[in-house]
Amino acid sequence: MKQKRVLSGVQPTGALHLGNWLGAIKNWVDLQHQHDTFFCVVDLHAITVPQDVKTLSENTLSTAAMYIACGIDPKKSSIFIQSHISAHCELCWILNCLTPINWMERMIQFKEKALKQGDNVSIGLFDYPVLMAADILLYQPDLVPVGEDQKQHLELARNIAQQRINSRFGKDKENLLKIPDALIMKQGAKVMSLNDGRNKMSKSDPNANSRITLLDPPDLILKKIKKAKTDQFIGLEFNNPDRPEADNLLNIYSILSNKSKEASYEECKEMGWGMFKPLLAELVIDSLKPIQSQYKELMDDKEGLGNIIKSGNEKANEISSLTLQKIKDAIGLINKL
Ligand code: AQP
Repeated sequence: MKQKRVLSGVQPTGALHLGNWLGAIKNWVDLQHQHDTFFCVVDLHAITVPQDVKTLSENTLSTAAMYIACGIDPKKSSIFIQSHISAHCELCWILNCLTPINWMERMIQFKEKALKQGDNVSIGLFDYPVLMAADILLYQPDLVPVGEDQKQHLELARNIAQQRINSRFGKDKENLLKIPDALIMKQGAKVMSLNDGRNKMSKSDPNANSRITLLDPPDLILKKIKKAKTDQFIGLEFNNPDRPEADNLLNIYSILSNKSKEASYEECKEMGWGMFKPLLAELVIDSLKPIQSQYKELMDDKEGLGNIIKSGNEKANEISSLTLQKIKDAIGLINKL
């Protein structure tokens, strides 16, 4: 039976953290065994907000290496760089011309991200969801793993594909573009900031102590966890709205120790913070050790890493160029003469 195709990506906007791993990449690793998987580093999305030139290029390579270090197997999955595949920008422009502005004005994430940029809001930031629609639709995937915050963008991609492409340009009810379904990720994998259990852990949070990056050395992990916000209660617990930090740290403990929520709660319900924090730090350090050593090996062999990306790019190019050509033909753009 043909495997269902899955596509997803991370922006190279900084060092990947526990949230990116546990909320996204760890699930991709499981998906690759039974799906036709494509994972891209979405550098064109990263530049919708200002980036330092040198850091962006370092982060792009480092993100691709981190996918592999976390368990994405290049023999099973295609790993590629978004900006290496020109079809993304080309389809984005075509979709821009077909997407009503008022659909875009409803996008919540734009409003949130724009607020952080002050006067410096680019058209690219506003257009981010259309580029994301192009990223997805080019590969005709069946499923797109999405967190809560990306659901609205996937819905937009589905609407553009159905209402603006298939129903307008598909002859004889032909579906030019596949309408992908959301693949809702495992419950509970949202990792919150170490400083505030009500905000998600984020690469771009100005406070580096709010996140544990996958490359943090053991002493730094211990320091960050010791500094993490706590409360005055004894014992860890889930789902107490007054204790978001306890919920978050116990959640991380439960995922990394592979113990059920019930078992984790039973183990930690009477522990004080002073006892729990070193336990959690040790678990995080041990969990990241194999990832960090694999990452180092990959970064020490840039040629090998480059070859993996090259092969992912080739596969991505093959599929995306077919879709782009189909859409160009359908809307009346003629071939080169
Ligand atoms: N804290 C999180 N918990 C669970 N999942 C998370 N993801 C991000 N943060 C968490 C998931 O990681 C994937 C890639 O995210 P992204 O880099 O494309 O964008 P993002 O969600 O905006 O991630 P960041 O780290 O917060 O980056 P910045 O600071 O640059 O905006 C997505 O699947 C996301 O759900």
